[in-house]
Amino acid sequence: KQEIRLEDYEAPAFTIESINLIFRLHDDYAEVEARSLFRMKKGAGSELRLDGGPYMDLLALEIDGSPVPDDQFVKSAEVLQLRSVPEKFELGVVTRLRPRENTRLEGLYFSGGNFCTQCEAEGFRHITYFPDRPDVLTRYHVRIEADTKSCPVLLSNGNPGQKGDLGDGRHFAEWNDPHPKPSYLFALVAGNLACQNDSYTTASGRQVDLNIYVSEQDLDKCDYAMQSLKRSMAWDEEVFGLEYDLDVYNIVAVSDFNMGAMENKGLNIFNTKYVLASPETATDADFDHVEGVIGHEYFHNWTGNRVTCRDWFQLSLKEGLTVFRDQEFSSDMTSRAVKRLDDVRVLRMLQFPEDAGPLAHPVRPEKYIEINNFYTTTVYNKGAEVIRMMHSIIGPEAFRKGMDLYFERHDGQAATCEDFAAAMEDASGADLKQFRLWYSQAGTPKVTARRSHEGRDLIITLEQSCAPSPGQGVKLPYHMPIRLGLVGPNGGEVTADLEGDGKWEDGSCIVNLRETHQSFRFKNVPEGTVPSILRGFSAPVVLDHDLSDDELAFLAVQDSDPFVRWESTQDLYSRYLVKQVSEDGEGHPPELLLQVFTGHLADKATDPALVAELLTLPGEIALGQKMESLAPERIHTARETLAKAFADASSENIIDLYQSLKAAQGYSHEQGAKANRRLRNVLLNYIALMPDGEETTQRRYAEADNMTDCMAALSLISHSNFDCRDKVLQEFYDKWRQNDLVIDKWFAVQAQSKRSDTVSKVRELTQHEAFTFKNPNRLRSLISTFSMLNQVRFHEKNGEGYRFLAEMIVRVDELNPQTAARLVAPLGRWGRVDEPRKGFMKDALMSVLKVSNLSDDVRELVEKSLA
Ligand code: BAL
Ligand code: ZN
Repeated sequence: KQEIRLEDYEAPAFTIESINLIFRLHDDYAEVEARSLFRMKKGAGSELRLDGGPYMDLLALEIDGSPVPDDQFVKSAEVLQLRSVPEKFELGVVTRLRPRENTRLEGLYFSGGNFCTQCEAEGFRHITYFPDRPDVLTRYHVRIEADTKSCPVLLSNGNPGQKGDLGDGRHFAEWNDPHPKPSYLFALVAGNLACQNDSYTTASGRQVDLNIYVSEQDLDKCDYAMQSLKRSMAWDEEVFGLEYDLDVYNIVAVSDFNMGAMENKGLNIFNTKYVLASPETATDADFDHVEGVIGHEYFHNWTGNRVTCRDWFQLSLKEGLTVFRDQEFSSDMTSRAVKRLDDVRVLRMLQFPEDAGPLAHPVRPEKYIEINNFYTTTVYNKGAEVIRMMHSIIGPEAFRKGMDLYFERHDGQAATCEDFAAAMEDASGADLKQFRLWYSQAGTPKVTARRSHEGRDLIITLEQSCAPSPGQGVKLPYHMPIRLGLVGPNGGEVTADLEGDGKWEDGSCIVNLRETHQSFRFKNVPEGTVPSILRGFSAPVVLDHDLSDDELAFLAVQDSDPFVRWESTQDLYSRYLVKQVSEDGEGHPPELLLQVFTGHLADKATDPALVAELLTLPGEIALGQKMESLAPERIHTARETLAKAFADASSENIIDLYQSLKAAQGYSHEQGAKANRRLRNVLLNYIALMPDGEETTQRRYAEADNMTDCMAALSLISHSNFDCRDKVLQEFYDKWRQNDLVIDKWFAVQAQSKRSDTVSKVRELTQHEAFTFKNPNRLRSLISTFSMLNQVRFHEKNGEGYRFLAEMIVRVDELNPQTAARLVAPLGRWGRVDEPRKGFMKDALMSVLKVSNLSDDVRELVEKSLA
């Protein structure tokens, strides 16, 4: 496959007025008849190029009802080229597909007894020959014909049309989507599904029929998804003034799905993981993910569907913006402070390493070989940070005006990131020229903050830099909003006049850092004031500051900004741990750390969910990022030793708090109950290290009346050398063997185990009766969890973790290249480790490259990872 470049973009030569699709679904094949009305654009040549794929047969090709002669078209594996077509014509294409053989899970496939589709980014070309690009929008009319008994439910985009019996045990249903859309938003589902129905009335009075389709046995697990959908619809009306625009909103949950979910117009297709939830089978985090992803796909109806992307380089136009919207939605539904910590943690754990490694790319990439490889945490999560920064720079009111202007200008169009920035600029009057570098430059900037004093003035000097990334040697300075606070000696907020580019807002000052080196003078600041820098993590940067341990301890307790409280605590713990690692120390933690820890333990004024985070030590991955060269075992040992020291020093307080949090009334999903569970389960980590740890953990496991508590205990048991370990794991498996999503957790909890036998256990688990290479959720739960989240075991010094991952990539690639490619990234981080690990990682990558018939998806990432 050839590299595709942003700079080569050309507008399509043809528009398409409408498409009529007929799907004739049979047990072992599907026939697709597509009739599209093409119109040549002025000045375009008469040659027509259509995208196609190697897995379908072309049965007929017609122009205005007449077959196209053989010498008038050329067909290769991926392109169908018609030599000369009229200015306006109806193109008829009939293709034959084999959905049951489709293990790639793109285009039309058969899974779990149902036909379903996945067309983003380029799946539609595996259904019919078509200009499969996001800037070709047209109206879809779809007719589905299938067996009545095995496929009673027939769904596509838009509003339902006619349906009826065809005789011979077959029936049909028609669907009309009045909104023009690109082919990637096309969807079809046919199968035997149960349905949970509800309705929603929009602000302007449109009655919308809401349906969630799942397997019969999962019908009791859809309530939360349905409530989340209704909350999303109300939230988008309230916050952005955006209403739904069809008579029906259908969601279908399928178990074999490459992505989390897909925003097809009026017919979202979801991974079951993000629909099904009940307290017995889903953790609190799972519930939050269901709410977030339901919201995300719903919000795409405007940011993605009504306004779509001109080309795939603009993917973050819809994804970054929609992640920002779903984050805001979840913040409003749950705890804003804790949601922000969760989002920052994800960004640092997944996006920062991507930005620092060989696969780094800008939020708006400039070239790609396989677009599926660009559904990345950079495009999504860093993209959302870019939107969040715009929101901070221009303020919430101007941001809302900018959104209104964006829709006014681009509704029904395929737009660019530039269009979005221009709307924000025009609505606010702000100059975002320099800010646009966030779209084009890769890498995580570093900001250094240093203080100086002149009389009673406090001068904060910020310096920014960004390391080179592939293809980008020298970076220009970014425009970043840095939210600062001044915490007075008694803990109160200090508001001081600012000399420099910035403004005060709600007790914080947002300064605009634009230069490489820039100073901000705060006038007449009381002695002993401590600056609180990067409140709310206002820019996705690595901050280096000059605060002392005492000052960090002060902010950890006193700051009004929950992010900085958490960050200061983490910094304090990290500083000590990094020192322990570099000195190979076994020392006792300083009194200050213990004081901060016990202070948090005694904090009754703060949301228990936040207290839980304040009591959690930095993760091993976060600690690794603070070191020049990764020392996985020493990090693991140092962290365990500190946890044990905290457990020993505060055992009584920990146990008292743990007991006091026991739910009086049994399980509840209220915010308060969720927060208590979060705190209690963090405390359990420490209790497990105490002399009675095994007993308490086992009791917690046995008494758990919900999956959150059950998994918290099981995870500790899985890490441990407790006598009960194997028995408990087996019991859990026996209890849940019929529930795929719970069994995914069972695989994941073992893949995350820090025990020294984990690599061999994980390998063994690929032979387990419940393991399959065909299901992406199962692959992710075992292989991705191990390689991405279990730093100490993946980086085993003998290289076994790397070799295992390389073998898995090759195995998965034979069936599903998209999912295989998503496994590659951890092997590319060889720049972070010393020999012999470095050599082993490169060898593992080389071993993948040697395989014949490797997919473009995997090849692109492996080659880049070796570069
Ligand atoms: N568009 C792909 C799935 C998602 O981001 O919603
Ligand atoms: Zn999305």
